[in-house]
Amino acid sequence: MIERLKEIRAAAEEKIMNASDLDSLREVKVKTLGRKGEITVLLRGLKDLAADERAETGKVGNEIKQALEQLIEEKIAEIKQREMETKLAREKIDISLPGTLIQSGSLHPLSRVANEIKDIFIGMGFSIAEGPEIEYDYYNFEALNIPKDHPARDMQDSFYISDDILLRTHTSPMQVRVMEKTAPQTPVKIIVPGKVYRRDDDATHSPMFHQVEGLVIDESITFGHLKGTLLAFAERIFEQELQVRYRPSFFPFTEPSAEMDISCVNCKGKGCRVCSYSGWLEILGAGMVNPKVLENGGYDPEKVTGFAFGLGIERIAMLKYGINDLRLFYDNDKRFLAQF
Ligand code: 2NL
Repeated sequence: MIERLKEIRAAAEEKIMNASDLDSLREVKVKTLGRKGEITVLLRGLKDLAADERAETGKVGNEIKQALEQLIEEKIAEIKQREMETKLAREKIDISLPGTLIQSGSLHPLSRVANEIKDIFIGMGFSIAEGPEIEYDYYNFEALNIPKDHPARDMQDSFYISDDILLRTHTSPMQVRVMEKTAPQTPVKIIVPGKVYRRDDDATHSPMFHQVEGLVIDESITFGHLKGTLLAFAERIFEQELQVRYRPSFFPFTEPSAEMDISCVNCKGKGCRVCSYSGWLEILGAGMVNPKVLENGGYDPEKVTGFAFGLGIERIAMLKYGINDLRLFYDNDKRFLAQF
């Protein structure tokens, strides 16, 4: 039996030394040392041998098993090492290559302009108030001196949720809410930025757009305060000295009312395509708060006065950045957005 064991050992050793991959090594291991392997099977015959012969054969058998196991382990380590080396030689990793660029986003131009407007008014002592986009008819119209059958309701055709609830058509309703909460205390000095909605949709009107309104209430507020505040604002947002002019206008919630024009930021008033060759650009509406609106807000119009204004953020952004199509703001085309 010892002879046979040595033969098996010699054959296995040769196969192990010649093995070039892990699979053939595993095969040798199963064939010689596995549960049905040659050595395992052979050693089962030990029990039929004479006692002295059994001890000697068992000892040799175990030595051979151990020797083969060790040899296989060594060979496995050798092959693994060689595979690793080939892989490293083949896969050249260039650690100097640039990484994958992660594109960072940027603020939407309307957010940028809204932030700049807020900063300017905060610098003049205003607070920011924000309110619901879904409003009661009362705050959106009634409290602002626009009764049910008033023609001004036609100009602001709206999206209704129910008979008395709608998407706000301007940010004024929040100003009424602030008046209610603050009255009879003074001063009120707020701006309200936010989304507003009107049933309008063409090249120059979007059903959703952005507005900032301002409201100042105190004792002895005059049209002079309005003019000084809005000139300072306009020169800061357009980063240049400007001429301004006021044209009489009408809003149910202000009296008197006016539109403010600035000298064209494109041609400095000489006349160009942007200002339709007039030299002027209309940028906001404003006026002295109508006494009825002050009363609705809880203030005594005999004791306090106020001025208010409203402007469209889209219009300011278009003039500031020379954008000629309103729809660019809402397309979310990265080629447009990446420019800001
Ligand atoms: C425009 C004109 C304006 C107001 C908004 C206002 C609000 C209250 C009281 C009085 Cl609570 N007035 N807001 C006043 C004048 C003009 O907006 O053309 N906006 C785009």
